[in-house]
Amino acid sequence: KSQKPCLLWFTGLSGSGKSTIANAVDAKLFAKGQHTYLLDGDNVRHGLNGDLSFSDEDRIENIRRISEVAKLFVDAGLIVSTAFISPFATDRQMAREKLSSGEFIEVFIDTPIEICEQRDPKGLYKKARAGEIKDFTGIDSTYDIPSTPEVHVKTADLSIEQCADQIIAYLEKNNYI
Ligand code: GGZ
Repeated sequence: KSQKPCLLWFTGLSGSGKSTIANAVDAKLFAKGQHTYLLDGDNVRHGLNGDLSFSDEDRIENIRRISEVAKLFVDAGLIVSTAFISPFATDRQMAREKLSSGEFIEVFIDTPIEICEQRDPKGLYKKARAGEIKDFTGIDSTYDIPSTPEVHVKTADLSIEQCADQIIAYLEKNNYI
């Protein structure tokens, strides 16, 4: 199967659905015979970046390392997905500039914080509101809304399947797959 290697850079709040949608996209690409790799909190925050906290400084370093690793996988010819909050626009821009033109695809998983907070699958918003977690994104730490993402997924009225299909359609339309 022919493919143009690229990096799907998912960004969005905690609980927005980034990881779930990135997993669904990855599975669909694999089913189409594409070579893929997915980097998310489960395989990076606990391993390579296990030494990093959620201070501004450490989030910057988190994104720097992830973008370097993602670039290696793109160079190896894979369609890579990364699913991290990546709250700062300057760091997303830095990641973009590491890759060649057309390789970096910013995917904004746009879920209103009210919905993220309602879902609160890990109870983190509740803890942040109670002051038990400091520097929580959207509460007392910044999230810069992407101004010109390649793909803008407004999840509120869509199923996971529909969100994933929107991203696959972008890749097909732009001849990545
Ligand atoms: C935001 C936090 C925090 C704070 C722990 N702020 O919903 P989750 O649990 O599974 O996803 C969140 C994850 C964010 O890690 P990232 O590496 O994606 O963040 S960043 O790109 O900003 O470096 C959440 C959990 O870690 N978590 N503390 N204070 N999310």
